[in-house]
Amino acid sequence: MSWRASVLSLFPDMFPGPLGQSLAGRALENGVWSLDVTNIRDFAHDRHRTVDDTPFGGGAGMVLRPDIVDAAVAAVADDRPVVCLTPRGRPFSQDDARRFAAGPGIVLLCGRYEGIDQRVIEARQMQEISIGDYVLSGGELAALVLLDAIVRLLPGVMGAADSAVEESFGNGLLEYPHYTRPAEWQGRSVPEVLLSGHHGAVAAWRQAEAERITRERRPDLWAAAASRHHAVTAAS
Ligand code: 6GU
Repeated sequence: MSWRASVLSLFPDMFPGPLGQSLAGRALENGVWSLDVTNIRDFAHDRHRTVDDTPFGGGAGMVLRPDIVDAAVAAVADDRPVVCLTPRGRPFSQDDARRFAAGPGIVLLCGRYEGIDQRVIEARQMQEISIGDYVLSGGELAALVLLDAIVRLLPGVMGAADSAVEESFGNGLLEYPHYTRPAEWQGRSVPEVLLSGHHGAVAAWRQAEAERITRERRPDLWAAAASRHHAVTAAS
């Protein structure tokens, strides 16, 4: 049984989109994972295939009806977690990607319009997830982002080399910078230590660069990494 993704969307043609290419695309062809996409509009009951209505309490925009969304979820639901993509959700993380990759698959509900009736989110015990502090016109691109991050972690999708890279983000730091030939380009040379052949010195330089870049660009990640480090050293 391969890892299964079910997507519920009003724009089913957006899938698999970029996931039909590269690493995820090859894994899809090889049967490492499967993707089914359901058009939420197929669950409307009226002649105009209406899926939304005006918000109780007034205000701008339209809200997806709970009965229509519930019927769409019911068509695919099994033992997999149901995730609702929304800018109101908890921020998506590498830990979430690892957790979903370790399970049987995922059901992704893509919101549109102003939102989804909160009762169906509660009734179906959905996890509300966001991919960052900006507003997209719908959950579809966010669903593609989650799937890309998860699928590359499935067994047999990445080579051994990439697995090591994944662990290096697992230490909570940003990655050190990379260089390849030519050793001199437009008057810019590669850091001397990388040409030295001293593996210990290279590893120390990379660790120091990872720490410097994390401190400069992501003080939030740096503080979290530092507090983990203190907890570990205090316990020993
Ligand atoms: Cl999951 N959906 C939408 N519409 N906008 C977002 C988002 C999700 N995450 C960040 N912005």
